[in-house]
Amino acid sequence: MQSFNVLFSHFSISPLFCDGKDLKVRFTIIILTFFCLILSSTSVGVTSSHAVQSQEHIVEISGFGFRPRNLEVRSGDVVKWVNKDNRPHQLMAIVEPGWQSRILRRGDTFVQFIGKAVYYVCGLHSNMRGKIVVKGN
Ligand SMILES: [Cu+2]
Repeated sequence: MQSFNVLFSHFSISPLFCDGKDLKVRFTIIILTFFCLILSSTSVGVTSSHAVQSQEHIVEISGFGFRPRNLEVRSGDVVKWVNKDNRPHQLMAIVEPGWQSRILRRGDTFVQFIGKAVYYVCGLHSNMRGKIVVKGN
């Protein structure tokens, strides 16, 4: 990047009445400089958006329980439940706004966006309870 700028300024102060070959070189350097600027700004954008990207957390349903039973996430994260039991289960939030999964059989998954803390139960086995806490709120 530094070397391109040095080259660019060198060619800018060359005589105005230069031949066609010199103009071609100057044009190429201008194009390369812009390409370089676009590339560097793009990579900065990717890095900063990566830092705030939402995270996915896994909760296993096994032995008629949620593992982990209490989970801490950031607002905007997603939670994915995976049923590893041979019996069906169903997730139901017990705070507003409510949400619920379909009945999950072994191997089925359910993904939910988490905006705020939530308590949930199994719709088929009310003794199965879980909690998601949101960090920093
Ligand atoms: Cu259940």
